[in-house]
Amino acid sequence: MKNKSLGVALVALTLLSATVLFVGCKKEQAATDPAATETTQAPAPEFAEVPLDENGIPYISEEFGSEDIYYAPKGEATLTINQIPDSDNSECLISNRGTNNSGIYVPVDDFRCNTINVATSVKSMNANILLSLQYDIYGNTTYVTIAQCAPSAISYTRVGGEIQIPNNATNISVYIEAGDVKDITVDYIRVSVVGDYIDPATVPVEELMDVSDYPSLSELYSDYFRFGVAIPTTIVPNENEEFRNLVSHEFNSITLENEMKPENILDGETCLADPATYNESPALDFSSLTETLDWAQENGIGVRGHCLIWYSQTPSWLFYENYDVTGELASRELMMTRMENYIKGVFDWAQENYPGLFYSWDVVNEAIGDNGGLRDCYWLQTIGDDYVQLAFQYAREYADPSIELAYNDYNEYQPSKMEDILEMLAPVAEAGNIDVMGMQSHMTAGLSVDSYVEAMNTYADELGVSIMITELDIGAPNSANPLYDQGVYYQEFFEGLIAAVDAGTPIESVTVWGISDDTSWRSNTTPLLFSGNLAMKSAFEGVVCAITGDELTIPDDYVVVEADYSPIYEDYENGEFIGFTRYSSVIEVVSDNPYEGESCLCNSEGTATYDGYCIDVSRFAGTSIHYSFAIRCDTDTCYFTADIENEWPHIEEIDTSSGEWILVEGDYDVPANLTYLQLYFESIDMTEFYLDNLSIMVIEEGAEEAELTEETEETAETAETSEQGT
Ligand code: 9MR
Repeated sequence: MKNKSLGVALVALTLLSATVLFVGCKKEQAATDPAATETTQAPAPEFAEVPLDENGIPYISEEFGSEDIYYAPKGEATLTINQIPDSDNSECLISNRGTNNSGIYVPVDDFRCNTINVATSVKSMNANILLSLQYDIYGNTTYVTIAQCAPSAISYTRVGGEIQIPNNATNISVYIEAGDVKDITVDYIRVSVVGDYIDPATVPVEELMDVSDYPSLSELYSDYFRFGVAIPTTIVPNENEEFRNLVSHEFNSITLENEMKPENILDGETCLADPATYNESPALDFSSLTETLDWAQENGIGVRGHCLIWYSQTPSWLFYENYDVTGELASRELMMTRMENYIKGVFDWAQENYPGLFYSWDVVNEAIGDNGGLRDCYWLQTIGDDYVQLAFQYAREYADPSIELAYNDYNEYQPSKMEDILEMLAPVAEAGNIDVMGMQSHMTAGLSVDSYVEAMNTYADELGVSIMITELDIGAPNSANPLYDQGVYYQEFFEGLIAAVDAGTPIESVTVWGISDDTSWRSNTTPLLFSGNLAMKSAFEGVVCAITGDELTIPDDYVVVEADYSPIYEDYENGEFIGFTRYSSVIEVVSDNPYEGESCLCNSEGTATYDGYCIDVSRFAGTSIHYSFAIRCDTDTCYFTADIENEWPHIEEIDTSSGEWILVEGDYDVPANLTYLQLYFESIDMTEFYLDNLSIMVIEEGAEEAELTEETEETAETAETSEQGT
């Protein structure tokens, strides 16, 4: 139940709101942009001390009704606490949001070193809401998505997830943001510790490593491709020089991870203050970039521009008549003019101030939707289907010929996405306006390197472009030796790239998406080459070994795994299960009409059909298994599906239209030679479903069993580390 002392909170929030309205600082600019420091900052709110639960562990439950306040507006936003009609409860309305990442934050420094569970419930007209974590790593700000949902505007949608806060993090907060600047209403924000609590006071922040003796990737790979890294603008002014040293020592290319995206370059304040003057040619502000670009130039480091035209991190006001989001969307003609002038403005500035520094630019980013076809977005809605072609046409017109123009996307190696990308880019290639396919490559260890190389060759051949791997990060597997196994895969992957270049694949650059695991947007999958204090990981050594031919060091604490064919059986009677949610569904043991006994498992609240209940059976590789289970669902069809290294064959299509329990059983030959296999249950339209009496047992051990089991155990995979959607 929420606290009812609403009066005090309202007074506090009215004060807060009134001040916040005047704050106009942009996300990453506060530290470096002199203009930002001149704006009137809201006074730091008085946060209440985080309460402890009965075991002395910090626990925040912000319900917006108490005088103890654990939240504050993030960026430009107004927070108003309203009582929910006919209820004792209250909710927080976030309005006047200046940018997509403006919203509300809750400081969580008391939870450093711990895995936390963060849960909230939101209503909004925004197409998606993100629950994110922000922290500094030795002065470098990092943003990590914890969970996201497609909310309803009229009823609350719950969104939550778990995240590990790095030991070396400081200034830690969780916050709510959205894909657009529309209002968000929040019912509550809760933060709790998962597992045993580690008192942050007992874990000091580590010393940064001296990186000067590390082997240099850009030198080692100089005959093959440029070696790049994505960085924030905070590393140049940072008092810790180790980050700068590492970047200039290891890499000869940088991409600014966020700061060259439209929302950071478009000058909203100027455009909105004088829409008539800037109606056709939006005002631009590059002041937050110069320090980093000057440094890159002084150090002979090339830059990839990222990115010009994107559905995300582009303010919605850009798409409206008079930049007024309460009015009409702008016409096709006006948006074509704004697009052309934006692209021209960015290239003119780059060429005037940094001639020769940029060697490539992502002209269009992520135009294909997760369900195929062109992604619905403001560019599509205002200009129409040819917006991608127009963007490349303008880019070709205004970019210096030395800047190679790229299309950039994720899941780009998956066959169906490839088809869509190739179809979309065919006319662009025909017109001679594209030079590069940007393969983001947010991957998981286990993806077939051969099919990845095949994808690169297909793009190169069909579009006549070269390849840049633009955002590489490879999540560590959930195995007995995750970091070593990740190193093995990094080595395999780079050996594949080297062989591909030798065979003629035109790979021009490879960029890793971040410096260290702690600064990665996917930090909980530890996907990068260096750990938080910049120590070399097996992943780094794997990349080095791929080119030197050396053997990866087996760590002292390497765990040898015995073959394990013990059967799986779950009747949920004791409340336990070994499986886990794929992405964001909620799994719980319930007593709602079980098949047998008192309990069964319920999977609900998925936001995509593949948000299901998942069991890792990697240890059964190369065997035949027998499965049986009872399933019940109020929709027509459920699937029992295999997730095998980025293929998702349905093992069973189950007719659940009766709404009654259906008993399913069968045999399945688990492929050998795979690095991971998960079996999962899903309903065709995200309707909640129930499972009971689930059994999986090996009926015939494979010939290659001993060798493969060991290999497979080492590289078993989790759904967590999978890339964005399937
Ligand atoms: O790594 C970036 C992260 O810090 C930002 O919060 C996020 C916001 O959208 O963007 C991340 O970078 C994305 C890149 O610009 C485009 N491809 C996907 C990347 C990961 O989300």
